[in-house]
Amino acid sequence: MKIDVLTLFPAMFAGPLDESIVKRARATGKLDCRTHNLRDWTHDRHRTVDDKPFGGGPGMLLKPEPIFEAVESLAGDATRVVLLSPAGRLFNQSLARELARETHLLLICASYEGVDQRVVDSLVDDEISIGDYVLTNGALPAMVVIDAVTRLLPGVLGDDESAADESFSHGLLEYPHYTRPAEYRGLKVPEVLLSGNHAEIEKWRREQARQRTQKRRPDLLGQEPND
Ligand code: JF5
Repeated sequence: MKIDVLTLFPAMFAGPLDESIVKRARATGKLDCRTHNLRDWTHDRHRTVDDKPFGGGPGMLLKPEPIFEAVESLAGDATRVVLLSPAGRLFNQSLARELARETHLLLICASYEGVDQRVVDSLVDDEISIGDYVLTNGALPAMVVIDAVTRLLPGVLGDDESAADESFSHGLLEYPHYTRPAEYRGLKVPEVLLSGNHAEIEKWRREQARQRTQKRRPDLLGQEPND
């Protein structure tokens, strides 16, 4: 999978893409991820990327010309162009799976108050939000998408990592997990988990997941699983 990222802040990507599973995916050639500075497609001395909104109002918008030129140089026929913005459709595990089947993603990180609508209408295939909050720019959302997609690419997760994932693909929140020691500072691991009775353990975990989902995410119950 090739992922190009168009951003005003390429330096933000250095840490997150250079650790852990994403680092390994890049080192083994399963992910080819590159960042590009939007200012490289400006032509004026001040490398201007923004301008005031027509019709007035607060804030600035990313002007269309640098984004059009950047997308023309970075995108091909097989590219899925994604804009990260709070106005997009909500990112979830099923969208991550869908994106993981593409060969080339171009992620456009918006900032300021957003982008000129002609960019969205003419260049963008999907406008995606990672959640109902506003960030200063789309770099962190782009990294979230890269991370979620990368771990789904063929061969990126080891067998143990993949198996751990499947156990919570039930459309419910995960049940509580415990490891050794069986008692720590007087805090005990639930007896059933030490019992060796696998039928009882299964039953307990199912019930814990149900209760936890009911309490924290009732919206997930009676809904099609996202993953
Ligand atoms: C952004 C205008 C983009 O804040 C976000 C965001 C939140 N969820 N998903 C994305 O992106 C930055 C802010 C304002 C456009």
